[in-house]
Amino acid sequence: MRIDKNQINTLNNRALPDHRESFEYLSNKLTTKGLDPDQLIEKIQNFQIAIPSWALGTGGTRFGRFPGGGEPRSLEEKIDDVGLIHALNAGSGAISLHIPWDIPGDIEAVKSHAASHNLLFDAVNSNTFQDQPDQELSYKFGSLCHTDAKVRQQAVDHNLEVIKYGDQLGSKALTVWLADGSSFPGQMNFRKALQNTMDSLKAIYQGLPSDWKMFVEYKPYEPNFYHTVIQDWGTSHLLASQLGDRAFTLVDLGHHLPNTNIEQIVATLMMQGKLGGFHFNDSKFGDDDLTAGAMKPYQLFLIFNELVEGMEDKESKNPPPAWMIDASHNLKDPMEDLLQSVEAIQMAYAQALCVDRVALENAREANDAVLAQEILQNAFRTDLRPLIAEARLQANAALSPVEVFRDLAVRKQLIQERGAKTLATGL
Ligand SMILES: [Mn+2]
Repeated sequence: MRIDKNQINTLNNRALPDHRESFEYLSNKLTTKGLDPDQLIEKIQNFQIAIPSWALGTGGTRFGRFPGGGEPRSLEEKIDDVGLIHALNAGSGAISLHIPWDIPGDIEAVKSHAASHNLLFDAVNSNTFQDQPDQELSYKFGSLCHTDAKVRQQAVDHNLEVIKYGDQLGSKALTVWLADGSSFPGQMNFRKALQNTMDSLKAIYQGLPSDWKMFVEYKPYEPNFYHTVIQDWGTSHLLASQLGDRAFTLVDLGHHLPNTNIEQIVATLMMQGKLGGFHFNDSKFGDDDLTAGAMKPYQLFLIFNELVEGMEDKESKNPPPAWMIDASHNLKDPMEDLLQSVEAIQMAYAQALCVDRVALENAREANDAVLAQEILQNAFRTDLRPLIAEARLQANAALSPVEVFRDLAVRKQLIQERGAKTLATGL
C-alpha cells in the first residue's frame, strides 16, 4: 500500500489551527533567543535517518516471538514499509540492508522501487554471526577472528560479496559488526583473535571501492559473555586507524555497559575525525533495543550536543556521520515504534541545535558549572514538538505521524494485503 498525500493533508487539517498557534508561540520564543526557525526547520528536514530492513518485523527475544501480522515478506515489501514511514515523517529517506537476508534479485527493479518512494540505500551490513543453510564452514567459534584460516577467508569473501551488492544499489558504506568472542576464560587467545580480525578486515578494506567507507562496530558482550574481539570504542578506533582513512568507528547506543559516558566517546571520536556512523536505540541494561528516547532522552540530547558541536565545527575533519536506527521490536507495532524513534532523534537534534554555544563556552571558560547546566537544560526543556511538526508539515508529511498511521488503519491494510501470519526475514 501507499499513502496518498491528500489523505495526509486531510488529516493534518483537523489539527492545523492548534498547531499554528503552538508553532507561532514557539517561533517567537526562538527568534527572541536569536535562533532562526526557518534555518532550524531546514536542518531538521535534511537530517535523514536510515531504517534497517530488519526492524520492520517483530523481533522477539530468545524466549519467543509474537508476530503482529502484515510483516513484509520480501525486500520489495520492506522498501514499501520504509516508504510508508518516510511518507508520514519525511525523515526516513534511506534503507539499510542486511545481506544475506535482503539479497536483491533484479537490481534495477529494486533501485527503481526504492526511488519511487524517494529512498536511498544507506550502509550495507554483513552477517557472519549466523550460519546460512548453504554455507560450507561454521561461524560457531567466530568468523573474522577464527582459528582456521579457511573460515576467516569465507567471512572475508562474504563481506566482499556484500560490498558488491551494495555497490550495485548505490550504497557507499559497509558496516561490520561481529559476534566474535569467547564465553569462557581461556577459550580464546585474545592477541591472536584480534590480530586475525585486523588481518581479515584489511583484506575486506582492500576490496572497498574508493568512494566507500567502512564502519567498525563494537559491543562489550552478547552473544559471547566473557570477551568480544571488538569490545569497545578504543578497539574499534585502533582497527579503524590501522585500516586507513576510509575506516571509521560506529557507535551503537545499546553497545555500552550501563552508565558509560557515550557523549564523551562521541566527542573523542569526532576530535579524531573517526566517527563514521551511529546506530540509535535505547536501553535500561544492555542491548535492549528499545525505542530511541524511551528511557534516557536527556542522554540522547547530551550525545547530540556533542554531535552538533562536532558537526558545526568548521575545522572538524570528521565527515558527516551516517545515521541509522538499530532496534528490533517485540511488543510495539514496528512501524509505530520507528516513527516514535525518528521523532525522538529529531527532537534531541533540534534541542542540541538550540544550545547557546557561545554562552556555554563562556560558562566553561569561567568554570561556572551552574550556568553551564542552566544553558544545557534550558535547551533540553524547551518543547520543540511544534518545530518538528512544522518541518514535517512543510515537507508534506504528517503533523502527527503515529496518529495518522492509526487513523488510516495502515497495519490493518497491510494484514489484509500480506496476511496475519507473515514473518519478516531477519532476527
Ligand atoms: Mn548496531
